[in-house]
Amino acid sequence: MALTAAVGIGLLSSSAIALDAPEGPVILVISGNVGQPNVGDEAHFDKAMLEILAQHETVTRTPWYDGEVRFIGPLGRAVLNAAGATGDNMRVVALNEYAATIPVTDFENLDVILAMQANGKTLRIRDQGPLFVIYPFDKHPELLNEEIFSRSVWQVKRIEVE
Ligand SMILES: Nc1nc2c(c(=O)[nH]1)N[C@H]1C(S)=C(S)[C@@H](COP(=O)(O)O)O[C@H]1N2
Ligand SMILES: [Mo]
Repeated sequence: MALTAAVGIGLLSSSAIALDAPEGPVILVISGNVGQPNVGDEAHFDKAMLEILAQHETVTRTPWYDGEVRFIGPLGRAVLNAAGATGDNMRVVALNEYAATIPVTDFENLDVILAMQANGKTLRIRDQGPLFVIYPFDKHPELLNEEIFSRSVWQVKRIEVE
């Protein structure tokens, strides 16, 4: 009985945040195991849809900028959650078709963000935007390695969840 009630509440709360259809240009497509699709069987996001998710700030040094940068964007797990996306691994694909495989546990266990801003400025395509996978390097110096750098995909356009 208690279990049934808990499952019922879980279903209600996830369906209560059904994903709206994008109105502006689509900057991110999530495909694969997507439980909240809004275009066919995929979840498409415009900029506004990513901006209404809770924004997380990561202040860190990185191999790609001089000194500390203040990155802002939604948490990776919040974006997956909004899409109802579940799985073990993600193939994160960039505008130039560079792709990296990221274990979903990285987004669950670490505050990895899809950065949309750096030092208060919107990341344009020419600045590695519109979305840049940013790990919290300064909080977790063990992340400073080539494997995590390779997962730090910039100009992200698509996430395929398997
Ligand atoms: N969009 C995109 N992101 C990318 C890459 C890429 O080629 N394209 N290379 C990755 C790899 S393999 C690493 S090691 C780092 C490379 O950063 P660097 O070229 O500044 O050394 O970025 C990662 N993110
Ligand atoms: Mo790399």
